[in-house]
Amino acid sequence: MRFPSLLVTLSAVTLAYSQHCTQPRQRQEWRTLNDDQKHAYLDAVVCLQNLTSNGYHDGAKSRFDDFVATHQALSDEIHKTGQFLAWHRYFMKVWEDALRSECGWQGSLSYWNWSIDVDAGEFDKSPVFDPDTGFGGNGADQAHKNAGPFNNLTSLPDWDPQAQTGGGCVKGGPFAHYTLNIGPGTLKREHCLTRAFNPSTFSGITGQHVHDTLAQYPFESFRLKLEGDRHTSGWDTHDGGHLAVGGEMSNVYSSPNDVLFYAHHAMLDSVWAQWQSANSTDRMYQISGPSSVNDDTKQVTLDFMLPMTGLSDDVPVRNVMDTKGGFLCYIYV
Ligand SMILES: [Cu+2]
Repeated sequence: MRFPSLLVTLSAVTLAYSQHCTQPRQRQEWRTLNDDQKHAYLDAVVCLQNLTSNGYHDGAKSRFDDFVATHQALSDEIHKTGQFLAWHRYFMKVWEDALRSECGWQGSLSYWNWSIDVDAGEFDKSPVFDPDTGFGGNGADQAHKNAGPFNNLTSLPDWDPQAQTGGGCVKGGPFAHYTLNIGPGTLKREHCLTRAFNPSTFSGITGQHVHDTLAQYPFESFRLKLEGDRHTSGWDTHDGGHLAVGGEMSNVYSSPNDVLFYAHHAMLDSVWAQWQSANSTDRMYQISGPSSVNDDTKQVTLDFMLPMTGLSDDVPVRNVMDTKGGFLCYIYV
């Protein structure tokens, strides 16, 4: 009777697991939301911009600033390292939770699949840039484009500053008149949200590029294709999205000042979730890469603690590996 008892054990395990995440929240692509859902999200972000900072970071005035300040403070650890995907996945959970618990939002974070816009040759016309049902469009045209640096990638041969448009303050949308307090870059001073669209990085965010990224194996190759590290070159998916929008988004420290940051990172997270679910048994808990930019010897493991500088508790990487694991409870649709 060994076989039936094994079955009982297995189903007990499955039951315990599913109790933690029975109804995963659905994260949709931005353009599939209806106008009410879009406005509900944008209104919740404006709400967060009007709530007072938790006081953890100097210079942060609003709850919105708290998120930018955390990203700014940790930037040198959480990019081009093994923490990158796990850290940003957790950061977005904290963001989503804050919007829900502090601003009464009922929705789930959505993602921006920029490859749809780039492949259609209509990046500028993406629904995410709509002034009413989106995040506003390009920055006002000005001679100085105010772009980058995003890890010095703007020095790559195919980076073409002449192709860049905009550069000034974003004119339309719900965030045009909000004064940012953290950034630009490592600074902390009052400024407006800027954008400077640049087609020269579109090659990093095409459908073909996503396809090629998903084909990488093991996790180490996947993360290098998606984000790269200090030893790689060329446009990767992560930088491609940041630099295509430009302005504040192209700054590795202060990019969460542009709310599109979360939609872009949710897209990257969905690509990771897709990569994992292509063979969950093998891939769900694969993690690798150095824990800091300047030291390749210390590798990120499942026990590595993701820092959140007062925004929320630090948690082990293990907690965020499965989007339906219980600590997290969402799927991409
Ligand atoms: Cu980041």
